[in-house]
Amino acid sequence: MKLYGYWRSSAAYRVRIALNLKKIPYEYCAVNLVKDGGQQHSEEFHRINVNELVPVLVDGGISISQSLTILDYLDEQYPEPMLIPLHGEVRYKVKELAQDIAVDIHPLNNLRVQQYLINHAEFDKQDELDWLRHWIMVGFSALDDKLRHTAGVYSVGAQVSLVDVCLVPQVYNALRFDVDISQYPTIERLYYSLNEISAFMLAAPQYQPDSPIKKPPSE
Ligand SMILES: N[C@@H](CCC(=O)N[C@@H](CS)C(=O)NCC(=O)O)C(=O)O
Repeated sequence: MKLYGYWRSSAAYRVRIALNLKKIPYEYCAVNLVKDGGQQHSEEFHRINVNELVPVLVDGGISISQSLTILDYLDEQYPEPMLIPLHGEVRYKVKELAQDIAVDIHPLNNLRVQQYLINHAEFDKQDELDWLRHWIMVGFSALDDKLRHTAGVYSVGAQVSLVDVCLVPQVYNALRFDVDISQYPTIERLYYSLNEISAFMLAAPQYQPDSPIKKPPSE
């Protein structure tokens, strides 16, 4: 199995967490999103994903983009641990909260949006940072309210789920843009406790082979 990703891509980070939780070995193919205008726009990568976005998972003859679809595929093929409960209200709560993050919050922070704001919308670096923080904070404010009702040890009850897999990378992004996450006490608690789990910790950007921050997990 091959995963095309980038160390700091939060959508690829979701997939890395799931692969680790499910103990699936994979080959990591780094796509540098910033070097030379972005390798995602190269002819070679365009053939792999015409959307020119990571992640892409290739498993035998199947190639899938869209992290939520990849996670769905992994759950069907490698059900242990199951990240999307199969039945009941909890199934829809897990999908709802994961989409709050992956569909509503994350796309507004994406690199190509940031590049558009700077190159075409006359944003300066401060305007850009204000934009990134604003949309994360709008999303986190509602998400923290919801998690207060659903969270146990994990985001939804006592089972690790798709929500945890989406939450940790989004909080990583928030911290990168200096959002004060202490305003969101349930999100903050979950982020630090989930990062104690090796599957989450080892998926972190700084431990990926293409990370310029060479820091072994033991440090
Ligand atoms: N909805 C997609 C989003 C993928 C996405 O936005 N990937 C980002 C990295 S997190 C990317 O490749 N950005 C490159 C760019 O903006 O040019 C998914 O969940 O997989």
